[in-house]
Amino acid sequence: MSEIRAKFLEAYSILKSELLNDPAFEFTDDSRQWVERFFFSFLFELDSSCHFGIWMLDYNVPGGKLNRGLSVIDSYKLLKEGKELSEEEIFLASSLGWCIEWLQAYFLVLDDIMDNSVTRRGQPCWFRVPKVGMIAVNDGIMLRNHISRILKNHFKGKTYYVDLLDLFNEVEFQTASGQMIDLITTLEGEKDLSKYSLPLHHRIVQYKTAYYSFYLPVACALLMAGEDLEKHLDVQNILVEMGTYFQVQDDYLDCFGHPDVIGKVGTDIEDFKCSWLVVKALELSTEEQKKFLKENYGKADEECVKKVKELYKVLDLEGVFAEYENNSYQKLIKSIEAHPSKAVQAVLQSFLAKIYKRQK
Ligand code: DMA
Ligand code: MG
Ligand code: MG
Ligand code: MG
Repeated sequence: MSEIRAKFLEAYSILKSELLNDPAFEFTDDSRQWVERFFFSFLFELDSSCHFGIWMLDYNVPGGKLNRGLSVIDSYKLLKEGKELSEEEIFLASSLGWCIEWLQAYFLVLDDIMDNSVTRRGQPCWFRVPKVGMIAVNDGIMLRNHISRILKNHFKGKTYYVDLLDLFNEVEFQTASGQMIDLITTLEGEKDLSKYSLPLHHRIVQYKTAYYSFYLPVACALLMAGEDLEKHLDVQNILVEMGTYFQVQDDYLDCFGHPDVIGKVGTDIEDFKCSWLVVKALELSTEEQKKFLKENYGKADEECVKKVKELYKVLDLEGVFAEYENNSYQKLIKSIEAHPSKAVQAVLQSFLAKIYKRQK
């Protein structure tokens, strides 16, 4: 394991234990009893008053690729042009990285309920764990609130504290708005494939994915480095484009990725999602194929899903995606090279390298 990764993971343990000893919340007898009784059966008798927190956090926060979190440290380092970071700087950058992982956990716990998903990161979605069920909704809210606790604990005295809070609020608003348009396109009774288009898809994925996954980590690093975010709108634009490409990959893997590799079972076809694949399929279909798609898309029926996937094969969406991937990469490289700062170029390039041709 790299040294940075080890330090990043160490920071998780520290942040977690701080949250579990938060002076602002004390378990009452009632709530303690409820938590213990309720979770006793599946908690292997962990000896602590905070069963709930330990379990819920470990299940939902650290199990992903950690790309978003780690890239705060990477980016900060690059912005410092390779200067050795102090232990304090590494811990602070790690904490911001973890705030993004917490934000991601919050959105995913709720996204899986809304998308009626089955697995996530190779295990059942949190709301499907016995006895958790809809308590997962409040867990999502808890996860979001943990971010504010972490920021308060470690950044309250910093000159950029207000900007940091504002950044997380803005990005959360953008993401929730993206989730809203993602969800309302699939409303029961209004399932209408003819409204699905590339501009609509672009709007959804820009809001629901690009800001929090790509802009946020770099923006955190920029704030830590004392930069003014208003002066970096060009960086934001490039990152939002990169995030769009990333979500197209996610849409592609939902259908063509292997569940063992991506850690989740795709549900976009059943869910009538405005996925990049269905938008492309509509673009390339004959009238007859469109009719076929209308008959089979958005149905929770294995046979229908199979038929949609067969049509995707006939239309060679794998090839269409490979071409899209190539073009996006070339375009992004060009925009990055046009950026005046070498340090910023390095940040953006390292980001792109992490996701280009990803399989998971
Ligand atoms: C993910 O969209 C967006 C957020 C904000 C979680 P998605 O439902 O396509 O994600 P996944 O495929 O991981 O469920
Ligand atoms: Mg989902
Ligand atoms: Mg979703
Ligand atoms: Mg998806």
